[in-house]
Amino acid sequence: MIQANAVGLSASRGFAGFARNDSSLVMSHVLFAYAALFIGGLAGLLQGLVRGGLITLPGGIGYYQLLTAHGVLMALIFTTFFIIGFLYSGVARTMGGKLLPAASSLGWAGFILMAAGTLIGTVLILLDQATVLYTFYAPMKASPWFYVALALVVVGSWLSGYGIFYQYRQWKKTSSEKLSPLFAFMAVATMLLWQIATLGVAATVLFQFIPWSFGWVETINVMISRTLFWYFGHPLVYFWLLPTYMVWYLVVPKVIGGKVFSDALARLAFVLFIMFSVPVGFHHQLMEPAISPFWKYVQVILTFMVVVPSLMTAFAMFATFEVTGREKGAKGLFGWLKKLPWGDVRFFGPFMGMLFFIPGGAGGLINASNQMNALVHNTLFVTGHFHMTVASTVALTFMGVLYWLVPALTNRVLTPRINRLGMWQVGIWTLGMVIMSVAMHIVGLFGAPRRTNYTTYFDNPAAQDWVPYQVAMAVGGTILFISLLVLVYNMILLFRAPKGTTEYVLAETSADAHPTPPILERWGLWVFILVVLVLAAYTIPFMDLLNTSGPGSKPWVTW
Ligand code: HEM
Ligand SMILES: [Cu+2]
Repeated sequence: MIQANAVGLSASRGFAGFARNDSSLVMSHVLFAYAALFIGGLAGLLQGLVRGGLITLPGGIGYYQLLTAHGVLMALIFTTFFIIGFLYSGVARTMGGKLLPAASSLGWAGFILMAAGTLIGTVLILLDQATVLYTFYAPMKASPWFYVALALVVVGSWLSGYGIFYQYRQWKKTSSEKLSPLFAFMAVATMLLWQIATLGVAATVLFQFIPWSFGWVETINVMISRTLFWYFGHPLVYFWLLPTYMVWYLVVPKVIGGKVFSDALARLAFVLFIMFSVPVGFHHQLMEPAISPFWKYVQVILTFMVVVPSLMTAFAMFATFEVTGREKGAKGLFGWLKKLPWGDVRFFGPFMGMLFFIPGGAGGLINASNQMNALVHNTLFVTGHFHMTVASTVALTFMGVLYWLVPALTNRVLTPRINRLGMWQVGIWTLGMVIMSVAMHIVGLFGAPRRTNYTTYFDNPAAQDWVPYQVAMAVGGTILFISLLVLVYNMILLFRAPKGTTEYVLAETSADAHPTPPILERWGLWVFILVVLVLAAYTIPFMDLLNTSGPGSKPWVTW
């Protein structure tokens, strides 16, 4: 009876904990992600110290080699592994209480491919065979196996996505409820975005980089490869942000003792995020001469549309805070602020993340504006921007999740002591990131380039003025690394915490909310509109690039 109903039942009532296999699947992803964060953080620390002029790298390690390891492990590996693990946990939790055998097999297959790809890629970076930075711009050529490794990661992540889609379809078929659980909807939206976005990177890796790096073809069309990369590179950012928003929409309200402000608003925001995050890659190519200003303009307009769902999200967050605070008796304009659970790391992590997103988002508007981009392009301002966004907003939110997800998976409890140490860890990260990324923003405005080893350009006075800020970057980086050491210590404590049950934190929808229009779950419709938008934004400039971007380039090994 329970077997037959396993999928049909909504698991929100009486969830008895994770099945062993599900818990190991999720834990494998989470541990892999945090191992990548730790190693990437070590690279980050060394980079900061090098750029501050405080050390030189030992043993023939190159600065760009280190920077490649950092970018790949942080931006691609930490994020993807954590996100897939987190999504699988909530998919199991909200759709039937456990993963269906096929979903779990797909999840494991995905994990194995991604892990194999990561290991091969990392070894090649360490052997100095792939010092091409995480954007692997042509015509720099890494070992062909580096691109094969990237392909393994992408294909693995596709399998993981299919597992989530499978569980969702089975749940829809067997459930009596009309609407899928909000977590499941958001997980499907995230993986759908990922499938569509990765088509670009898969195309350039499979059809351009692999044949060219193995020597089967002589030249590569550089502009096409960059355009396909950024077709992927911007939605990549939303692949990080959507799960972050899931925590804000679904976890944070519960931690503060409230409900989801509006199910319909949350779903609409997610649909809009998908629409406005794909046909916009040109805002990373504003300085490329081969793309006409008109098409850059079109894509910049589409970029700015993302303000709409972003402000919807901000509105929903503050509405939840205020409504919940007032229910607890808060008075006055800002009395509700005092009712927030400031001592709870499950709230504090994501909330610090939200605060970072205010300057982070503003910086994004600057980067995306053509004229201002000309000022900050390839300076440390950009590096400061994405450390405020992905390395703060996203990373702090994911850290906040770690403190309840790990004990919920291992049937242990988050003790007050670990919670307190978690607050310290989050606080130290916040401090380090403020110091490092503010310094990066300022020195970037003074013209300091990103992605360079330490140099004073023959003691040029302008470059000498940058040095104090670069020392500040090193100080911030050191504080950040201390936070990671505390994080490792906390993880050890979590594994040794007393046995017990920890709540899987998920809020319910407020009873006052308007019912959700079923059209929001018509995926076919949204994908269709998205395809139309992508074709409108890309077809003509892409044809132009195919026809006019010259003879292509032979491979170069510049390091
Ligand atoms: C311990 C914490 C961290 C430190 C000390 C750190 C430090 C740095 C430094 C100094 C740079 C290089 C600047 C340059 O020469 O251009 C850098 C680049 C970068 N960082 Fe971090 N970072 C940290 C955490 C993170 C996190 C958590 C992420 C993402 C999740 C991240 C993503 C990146 C990316 C994508 C780059 C650019 C790589 C490139 O230009 O190819 N960092 N970081
Ligand atoms: Cu972008």
